[in-house]
Amino acid sequence: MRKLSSLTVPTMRHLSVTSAWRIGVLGILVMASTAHGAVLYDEDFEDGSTDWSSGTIISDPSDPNNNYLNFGSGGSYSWLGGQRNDIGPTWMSSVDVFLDPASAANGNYGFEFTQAITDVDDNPYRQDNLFHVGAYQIRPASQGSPASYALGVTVPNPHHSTSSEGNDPSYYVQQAYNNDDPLFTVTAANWYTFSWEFSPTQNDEVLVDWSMYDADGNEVLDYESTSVLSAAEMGGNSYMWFIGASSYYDSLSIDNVRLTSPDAAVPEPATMSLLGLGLLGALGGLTARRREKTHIAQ
Ligand SMILES: [Ca+2]
Ligand SMILES: [Ca+2]
Ligand SMILES: [Ca+2]
Repeated sequence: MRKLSSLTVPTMRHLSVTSAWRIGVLGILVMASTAHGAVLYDEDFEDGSTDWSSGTIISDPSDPNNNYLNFGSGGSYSWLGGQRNDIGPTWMSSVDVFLDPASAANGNYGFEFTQAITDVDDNPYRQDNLFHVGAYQIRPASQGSPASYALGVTVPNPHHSTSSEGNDPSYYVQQAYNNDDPLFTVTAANWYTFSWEFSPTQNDEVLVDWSMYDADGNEVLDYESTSVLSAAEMGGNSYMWFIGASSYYDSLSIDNVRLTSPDAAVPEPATMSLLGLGLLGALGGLTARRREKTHIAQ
């Protein structure tokens, strides 16, 4: 998980003149960096209501302070507070998904999910950007019955499983294993964080950076590709969608869905108080420096 770390701010009376200046500058810098990650959508399922299309909010049995969303094999989606055509070209979305390697045991397991994008002209969507999760066969039954499967995650862009692939959401996971393409094998039942980052390149393209993090925050899967949209064409988010696949999964659990963009920066209340602290610190430093100057002049 990427979270803004909390700041420990020392009390003013312990500060030297130099420190007061530093805190002043720090406060302003914090304001800038927080605005850089302006939060446009943040769904942690704690308030008991949600705009996700399907599912039940569950009280986490392993954490009394947490709720998450669980939905069935019909899938679920959200527009993340609304389709946006004006937050590009730089923005990011992310979601936590619970994965259990035991799901893959019989080989008939998989799902796909996407962050779709739209353009500045607000076309409904322009491209899906998929993660593929599913069982892949590591030993066929012919080499030792029963066949053996593992749970993998891969990220080819922009394909998703189609009828020619049997509508099998694990199709690309098996392909990644067979072809030695980027693949993460899930060995621990836990929450994993998935993110998409969109950012402009020097050639007016948009780089799409898929990332998967384990519960300790380690990036375990990384993939980059350029979007069909140029930086000038990139509008922003369309839906985030967990595609239904009735014969491949029974239910999925997700949490902490977020959308951020520096191009739609809105200072938050906490930011404003830090800005105030920054100005106070800067003023305090200024006053102290003036006194110091006067003293030197004498
Ligand atoms: Ca939650
Ligand atoms: Ca909510
Ligand atoms: Ca990455």
